[in-house]
Amino acid sequence: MVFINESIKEITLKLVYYGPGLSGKTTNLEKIYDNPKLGGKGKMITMATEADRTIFFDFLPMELTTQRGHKIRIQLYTVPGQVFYDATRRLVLRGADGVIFVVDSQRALKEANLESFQNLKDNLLINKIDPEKIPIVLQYNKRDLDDLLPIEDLEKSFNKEKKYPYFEASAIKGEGVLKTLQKAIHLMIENLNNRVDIGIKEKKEEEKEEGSEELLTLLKMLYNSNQNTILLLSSLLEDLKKQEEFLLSYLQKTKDKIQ
Ligand SMILES: Nc1nc2c(ncn2[C@@H]2O[C@H](COP(=O)(O)OP(=O)(O)O)[C@@H](O)[C@H]2O)c(=O)[nH]1
Ligand SMILES: [Mg+2]
Repeated sequence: MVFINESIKEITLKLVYYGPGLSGKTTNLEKIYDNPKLGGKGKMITMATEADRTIFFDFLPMELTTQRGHKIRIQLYTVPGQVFYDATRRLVLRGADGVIFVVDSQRALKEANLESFQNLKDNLLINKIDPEKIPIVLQYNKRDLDDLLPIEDLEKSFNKEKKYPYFEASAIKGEGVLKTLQKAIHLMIENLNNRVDIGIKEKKEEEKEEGSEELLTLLKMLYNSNQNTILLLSSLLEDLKKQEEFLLSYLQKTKDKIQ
């Protein structure tokens, strides 16, 4: 959901890295975080357990300034890939303005990629986001490995109608990471420009002086942020409960086997 605070010329865009577990989403964010050429970054937050860094999600805020002096805040998120964490995925996807779908190019992972791509479309619809309208950029990752699907095959599977721009990448080497990000940001801004005329929407001087609209906007922002935190925590709890149930049944099965 694009959030525009006209009075202080700020736009916030949410970009979500989606894809199956271990396809390289967190690695993309790490490379962006570590890139000294990219200014305006905040702290990267990774919600994970020590044993498995793909659990939960990562968050990295960035800031850009356009030629017209608009500040654009970009919030980068990754979703947890494992089947267990669908509630978290749905929630992270809420209000997204763009998606980078990170494909693991290894031959053996074709099905996992396709399943996750379908899951993305389902979860977009659940979040009332039109999969046909939201910018989606494909990243065919892990191109440094052996036994990969050729690009033509991947394109046939994910991009039959050539709807999405795609990039080959080796996130671990930092290759293709920035190109993918830049394209997604470009498409989100293009989408925004087509729908919302920022120039016309700017406030008149007298309204600016009153400041009441500004206060209302800030209060709304605060409220939305609290709501998001509450939803995020409850969805994490939901996923954790599922995980607990799984572990308990696994433990029971193992016990039964031993006895
Ligand atoms: N060879 C190779 N390994 C990668 C690449 N990108 C990520 N990985 C590795 O794949 C594993 C999973 O990556 P991660 O970013 O945590 O995946 P996520 O679950 O999608 O967040 C890690 O061991 C990464 O180092 C890549 O381009 N090439
Ligand atoms: Mg991850």
